[in-house]
Amino acid sequence: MIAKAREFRFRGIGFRIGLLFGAAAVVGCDARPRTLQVRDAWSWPTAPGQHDETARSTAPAEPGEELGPGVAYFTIVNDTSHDDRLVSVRASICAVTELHETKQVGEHMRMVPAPEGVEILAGHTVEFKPGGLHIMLIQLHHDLLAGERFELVLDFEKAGEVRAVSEVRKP
Ligand SMILES: [Cu+2]
Repeated sequence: MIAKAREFRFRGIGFRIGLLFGAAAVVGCDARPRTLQVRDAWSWPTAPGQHDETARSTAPAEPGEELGPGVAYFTIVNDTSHDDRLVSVRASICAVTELHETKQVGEHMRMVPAPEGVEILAGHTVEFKPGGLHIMLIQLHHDLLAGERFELVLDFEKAGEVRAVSEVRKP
């Protein structure tokens, strides 16, 4: 009788431990990190013969610039519970980067700098794409060749540094 009672008590504890692990697994699932992510980064090729009309109209060469500029696009997913702001972007493949938005100004499409950055509201996705928001890669150190990859470092007000790899390709 005593042995049976002990066995029963042991099983009871085992069952309770099992419940605890089960609860932890459920909590772990609910508490998956809600982060700010940068996805699908890409850039137009700038090498001679790899341009196309969209690349040229998005990234006009400026006088005195030997190369580029290039352009970078990506999608920002703010899966956190607070609003954030993309403040700046760095890339080691060029001397200067600028945050731009292509906008309709009167009858023309113009690139407008956005020095104040771009707000990314909580739970929202913001797409940087041709004809809209983009990163200008000014004074490239070398032409961007299709198939090449390079790193972008995005600085956010709250999320801090987020790194992404931009793939050079046609869309
Ligand atoms: Cu631009």
